[in-house]
Amino acid sequence: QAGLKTKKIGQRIEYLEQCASTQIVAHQLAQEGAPDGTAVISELQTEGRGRLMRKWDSAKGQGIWMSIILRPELPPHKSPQFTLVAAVAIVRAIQSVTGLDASIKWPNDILFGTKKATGILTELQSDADGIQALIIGIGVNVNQEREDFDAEVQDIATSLRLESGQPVNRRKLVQEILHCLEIYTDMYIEEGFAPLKELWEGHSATIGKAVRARMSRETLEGIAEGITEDGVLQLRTADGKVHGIYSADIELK
Ligand code: BT5
Repeated sequence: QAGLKTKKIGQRIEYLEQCASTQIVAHQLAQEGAPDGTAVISELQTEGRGRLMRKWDSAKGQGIWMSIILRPELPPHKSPQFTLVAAVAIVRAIQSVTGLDASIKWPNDILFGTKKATGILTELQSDADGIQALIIGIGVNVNQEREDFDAEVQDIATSLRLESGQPVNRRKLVQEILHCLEIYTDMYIEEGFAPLKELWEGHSATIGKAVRARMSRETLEGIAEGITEDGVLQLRTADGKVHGIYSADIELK
């Protein structure tokens, strides 16, 4: 924690050599009452996961595999935006530590070109009294070489090292991510998404582009026109209709 500039996020860090998934550990700690801002970091995940229980390749010692417990006092429908807020925080942190400019693919990917360097997974922990905690999972590929990735993702994944041509100090990057997360989540909690929308759009790989949005029931193609202040993607299809997309996999065409 030496060098950490935050007041809340990461003041408690649970550091593990190995676990199944930092999301699972964080859910458990949250249930046991872990304070707002607790971070779980693991060198290796044996069952790292993405959305819809997809696998997240979590090579030992080469990435940042981390989950943050937040306890904001916000209604449940305000929670998906934390993914977008976290994306802005991570892009800014990557920029300040490595000088690299990454872009955000709505809702939860951070890319270099078309290759994914970071995934974000926001989960809720709720009970009969409502939402108890938000668990924000962050996976950043930092020092992998191409052959360190699982065969399935070798062609779609990249790391900061591959992009910059040099190894990146993970501790420094974790501290900067926590710092940026605190700044932007506080901003979101106090002022809503409005002040963040422009920042988000400035880093977006999606807005203004022709995209295909795969949802559980249908697939739509069109132009991604923007996001609303609730973080909903606005997709204009060829018939001129604008569809609000709440959750999807986006393919840039
Ligand atoms: C995500 O899901 O992108 C969210 C990933 C969140 C991972 C973090 S690590 C810390 C915390 N603990 C966890 O167990 N999870 C969180 P999704 O949008 O569903 O993307 C998953 C897809 O990304 C997979 O199906 C692969 O195609 C691809 N993928 C898997 N591992 C990757 C990697 N290391 N780098 C780039 N792409 C990867």
